[in-house]
Amino acid sequence: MKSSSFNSRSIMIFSLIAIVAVSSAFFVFPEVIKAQSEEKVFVTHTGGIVKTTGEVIDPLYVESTMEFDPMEYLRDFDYGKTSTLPDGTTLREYTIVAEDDKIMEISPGVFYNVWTFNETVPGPTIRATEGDTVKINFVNNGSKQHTIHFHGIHPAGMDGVFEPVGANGGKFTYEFIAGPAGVHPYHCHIMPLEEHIAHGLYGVFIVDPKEGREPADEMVMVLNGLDTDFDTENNFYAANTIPFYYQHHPIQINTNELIRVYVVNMLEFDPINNLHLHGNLYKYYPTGTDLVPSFYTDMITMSQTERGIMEFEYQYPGKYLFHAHKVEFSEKGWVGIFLVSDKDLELQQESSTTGDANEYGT
Ligand SMILES: [Cu+2]
Repeated sequence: MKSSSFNSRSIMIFSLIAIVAVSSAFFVFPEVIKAQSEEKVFVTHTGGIVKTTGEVIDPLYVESTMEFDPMEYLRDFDYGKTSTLPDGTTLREYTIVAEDDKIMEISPGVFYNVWTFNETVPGPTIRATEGDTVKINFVNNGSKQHTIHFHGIHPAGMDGVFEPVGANGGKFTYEFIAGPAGVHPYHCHIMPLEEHIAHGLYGVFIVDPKEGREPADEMVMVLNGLDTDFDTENNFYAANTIPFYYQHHPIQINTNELIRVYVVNMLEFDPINNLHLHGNLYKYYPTGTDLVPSFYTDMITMSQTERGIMEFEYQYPGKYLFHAHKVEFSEKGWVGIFLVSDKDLELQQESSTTGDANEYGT
């Protein structure tokens, strides 16, 4: 007993000495410690050394920052420039420009060096129908090599892995037949991959089935995160880049209307992400490749680049949360609200108001 209490007392004393020593070091050698915290080199989860050019830049020195509107992005689909090929099939042409020098205010007062496809994170949502020829004119206006690697079926030379596209104006044309039907990510595939993805070089590629899908209010949600201090841990989490955006700007939908959400998990550094919907359940089609849903649930878990299609209708009007059920993620920004309106009720109210007005002869 005596010896054990002696041991715990000595551990306490040694701990105190250690704390005092470390704290004094901060005052005695502040420059050394400061230099260490400013180091822009980090070791990735796989043991690779990453030298990041990303910086949290003092807003005073930022002349202009990139604008991004998550509400506009949500329902914005790029069907490309279409034409008909001699065999009667459709050709869709797109231009995607990569840059890596943009600064974006991702949260009030937090500025981050985003790497972009067509000046946004995520890049444009490319959309085609199964069997269409997709032609992507890629221009790399960045300061380092970049590519576009599409998930899906295509020839090896179109995979965007072994064909690095040079900095400052390098060009490459990706051409392939769209397929299979579903929702797929695209992203840069230059090493260190973690860095190129975490900075924002990704987007969504939707391939519609030839027979189409039932009409719906369609939207895209890319689940992502931002590591603003380069320690390979995310400081912010979001659906469509801006933390808490859809909580402060709820997504307006209607009762008894089919909602279809194309969800893609592009979160770096964390092995999983998830999505929980309140007051409802959704049909879930993993990767969107099957026309029959695999689940009817209110919660899905996804690893990186896992994706799928959610379909649901709200029966009752009101405000409903959707968020990561991993509480750390939702508390750091991955949370939003669906504001469900009863269109029929509103129409009834409008007509009764008009009726009242007429009664009074106005
Ligand atoms: Cu890249």
